[in-house]
Order: sequence, then structure tokens, then C-alpha cells
Amino acid sequence: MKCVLIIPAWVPEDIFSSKTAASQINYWQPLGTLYVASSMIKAGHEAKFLNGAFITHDKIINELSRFNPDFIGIYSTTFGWKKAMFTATEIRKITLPIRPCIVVGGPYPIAMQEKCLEAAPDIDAVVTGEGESTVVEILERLSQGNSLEGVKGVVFRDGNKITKNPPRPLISDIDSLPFPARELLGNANNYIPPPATYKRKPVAVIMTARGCNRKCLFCFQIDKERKLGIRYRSIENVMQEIELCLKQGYREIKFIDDTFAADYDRALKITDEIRRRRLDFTWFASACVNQVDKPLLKAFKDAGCWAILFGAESGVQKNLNTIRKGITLDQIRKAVKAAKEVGLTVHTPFLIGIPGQTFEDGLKTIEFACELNPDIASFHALTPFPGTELYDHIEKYGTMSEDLADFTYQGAAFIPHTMTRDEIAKLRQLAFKRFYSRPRVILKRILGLRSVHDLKAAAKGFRSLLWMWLKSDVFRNHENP
Ligand code: B12
Repeated sequence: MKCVLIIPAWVPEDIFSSKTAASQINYWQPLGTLYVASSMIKAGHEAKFLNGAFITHDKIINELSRFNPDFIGIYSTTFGWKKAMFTATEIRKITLPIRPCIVVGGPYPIAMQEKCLEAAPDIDAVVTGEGESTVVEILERLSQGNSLEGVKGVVFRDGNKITKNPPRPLISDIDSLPFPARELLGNANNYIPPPATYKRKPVAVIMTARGCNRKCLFCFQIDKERKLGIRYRSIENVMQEIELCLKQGYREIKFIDDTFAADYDRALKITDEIRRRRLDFTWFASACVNQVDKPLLKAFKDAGCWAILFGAESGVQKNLNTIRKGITLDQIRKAVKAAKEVGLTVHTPFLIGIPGQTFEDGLKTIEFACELNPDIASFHALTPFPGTELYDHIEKYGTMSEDLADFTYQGAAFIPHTMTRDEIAKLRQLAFKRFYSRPRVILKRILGLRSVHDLKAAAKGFRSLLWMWLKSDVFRNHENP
């Protein structure tokens, strides 16, 4: 069958203030959608990928008119849902020789399921979990002219009614999946992380394991109950994918495992194998502070890792407990210190707007960030994504925006009972100003300039910082009145 996978058109200003977008915009590869694509191709279908991060809506529509697909798959986050519905409606306006089957997938449809079909009459079905096997089975049914009755992991429009099939079990043997179809990405250099967070390009994204065994209040996981915990790929399978990426010209890899060091020995073996095979690439990963120590971080460094992200989230233990992070302030201090001592660049995201967090707690978090003194600190606004504990019990924690476009960590989606929206915006701006205006940070940044890329990244960072000083509402202007 002729298939097209689409990420609806969006621009940085849809998410970030135009004042800071340049230093914040992130274009990691959409791995999940590329996994679905490679399974379709392996099953013998023709697949195209249209990424609305880089092409306009009109271009997407023109491509579809030209290609006349049998199947159109649309990816959606919560932020992207309105765009996904709009794209489906626009597709129905095109005169095509055959009426394509439109299916949605991704974090929002997985959480909302039949509600997506109730809200969007132009969409035929929802994939309610991992898409690889489900989409292939859908295409099989469509090619035989059969209904989607009984296809696990699907909610579909069945005449005037909506039928919900049983969920599809999560894929236990990830090694069995074909590697993501990165060949569909076009110019790999488009897919770059925020300026200060990569060393070489092009950057590939790899996931060496799926799932997480932690239960953070705000985190969206396909395996909502964490029944399967972490499903690890074999180290041999991971190495083969790394080698393929290097052959394809990638020079840096972002490992997007939720916790790269969940299995300490495995993480160590991965670093050993990278060194034994003399694989020349730089990489960065995320890890949980109570799963790493200095020897492991040293092994990361010696195997080409240049940066590590630790989800610090707050400088107040009470807040950490509320979000069920399962870590302590001292564990954060210890991990950041060890990573810096072995020469890794440290990135610590913090959350503003945690339930129970007060303005004073927010100020303590800013001081904690300065005390830790990581290389990069980001201060996101807590966002209650559908399918999370926070979303399911929202009234217990605070109030939530009805505008799905607000679900972007930028502060408009959620207000805890203990804070105001203004206080969240004020704290985030104060945090960036306080953290990045410290003379030793500015000096270190200037002395650390090694390339034109570094210079450009620093310039974008300084420009954002300047706006933080010049304007009093950088994080306030983006919200709906
Ligand atoms: C890579 C990534 C990105 C990339 C690419 C995303 C994209 N597709 O355009 C970039 C950097 C651009 C990005 C941007 C954003 N992201 Co993002 N991103 C991720 C990340 C880290 C990995 C996604 C991934 O590949 N996962 C691994 C694969 C295996 O899982 P998967 O993607 O869910 O894919 C499976 C299924 O969803 C399904 N599937 C996937 N695609 C498709 C397509 C079809 C047609 C079908 C049928 C099925 C299907 O099958 C896949 C394989 O089993 C996730 C976190 C995570 N761990 O998932 C956050 C995540 C998806 N992002 C998130 C958010 C909030 C955003 C932003 C709003 C953040 C911001 N402030 O900028 C923007 C919104 C962009 C947009 N257009 O909607 C949230 C979404 C939560 C929600 N419910 O909305 C997540 C879950 C992180 C979190 N905090 O919880 N993101």
C-alpha cells in the first residue's frame, strides 16, 4: 500500500516566546514514528514521511494530492492535537482518486483513545499503543478490504459507532524490530537539539530500552502502569544500530532512554563495547542521580559521552516527594559533583509549578540550581499530560488549561493550588536571569568557546538572557489572554 506518515505543521513560535525560541528550539528525530515507518516498509509497503517541523501545511497537502496514498498516519502530542485534527479535515477536502484511511497515533491518542474519534469525524482509527505491529495489521486488513474488527490496539469508526478493540500487548522483544527508518528524514542536519546541547552534527537519536520502572507524577509512559518496567535491547543490537548510524554519516548520538543507567552493569558493558569497537562518535544521555556513581560516569566519558542530563526537578525535598521522584537533594548534589569531576557537561532540568510548591520553594530551587552549578539548567513549567497521574487527579493538585496548545512546558497548562500563573512566569524568568547572569557562568561560557557553532549557540543564549533583563514578561506573553 502507498502510505504517508505525517507530523502536522508547527513552528517554534507555537511553543516558545519569539524572544527565546532560537536558544530553546529542539529538533530531535521523531524516533517513534520512524519505527512505525520501518515496520511498514519491512512488510512491503511504500512509506513517505512528511515532518511539519520543516515543511508547511500547504506543502503537506500538495504532497498528498500528488502521491494519492491509501493510508495516512498522523502523529500527535497533546500540543499537536488541534493541528492533527485540522490536517485530517484538510485532507478530506482534497479530491483524491481513493479515500485514504486516516489513522492517528502518538502520546495524545494513546491517552485519549476513542475521545479522539468523537472529537475528529475525519479520522478513521486510533492506534492506542506501540504502533509497529498494529499499523502493519491495519494495512493487511485494508489491502484485503476487511474491517478493523479485532485488530488489537485499535479504536476504529465502525459505521456510525466507535468500536474499541482490546489493547495490544507491549512489544517484549525490541530486538525483533527493524531499526527506525532514518532514511526517510531527508536532510539529517535539520534534526538538531537546542544550540548549546550538542557538539557534532548530524545527531541521531537512539533508544536502547523502552519504558521506565519509576512512577514520576508528571511523566507520560505508553506502559502507564509500568507493568513491564524496562524492556532492554541486547547490547549487540544496540551496537549494530550505532554502527549503522555512523555509516549513515551521523557523528553524535542522543540516547533518549528515560534512564540510561537503570541497569548499572549493562550501561558499563555498553561503554566497554563502544570502546572495544573503537566507535568514533560523541554522545549524551539522561540518567537518574541514584543510579550513577563516579566510576560509571568516568566510563561514559571515556567512551565518548560529553554530557549527562539529571532530572533534578526541585531544590526542596518536599516537592521531590510530591512528584514521586524517589531521589534526595544529596543524591543530586553527589551525582552532579561526580559528573563534573570526570569532565562531563551537566544539564539539570528543574520544574516550576509542582503541586504544593510555594513561591518561596521556587526561590529555594533557583538557589539550589546555582549551588549545584551545572553547565546547563532549564526551568520548565510542570505540564499535566493526559495519561499521567497528575492529569488523572488534576483537581487534587491544581487547575488545568482547556487549551491543548498550552501543553508545552511553557507555563500555561497548569497552576498548582499553592501558586499563581504570574508567580510561575516570574519564577521561571527569575531563574534564567539569576542562573545565567552569574559572572562565573558568563566567563566559563566565553572561555569555553571552541567553534563557530559554540559562538552561535552562545550568541543565541545571550540574546535570550538579554530579553530576560529587558522584558518583565518573557514567559507571560505567550499565553492566551
Ligand atoms: C523525540 C521527542 C520529540 C521530538 C520529535 C517529536 C515529534 N515526533 O515531532 C521533538 C524534539 C521535535 C519534540 C517536540 C516536542 N515534544 Co517531545 N518528545 C520526544 C521524546 C523524547 C521521544 C519520542 C520517541 O521517539 N519515543 C520513543 C518511541 C518508541 O515512542 P513513541 O514516540 O511514543 O512512538 C510509539 C507510539 O507513540 C506510536 N507512534 C509514534 N508515532 C506514530 C505515528 C503514527 C501515525 C501511529 C499510528 C503511531 C505512532 O508507535 C511508536 C512505536 O511504538 C518523547 C519522550 C518519550 N520517551 O517518548 C517526548 C514527548 C513525546 N514530547 C513531548 C512534548 C510535550 C513535546 C513538545 C510540546 C515540547 C516542547 N515544549 O517543545 C514538542 C511538541 C512537538 C509537536 N509537534 O507536537 C511529550 C508529549 C506528552 C503529551 N502527551 O503531549 C513527551 C511524551 C515527553 C513528556 N514530557 O512526557 N519531542
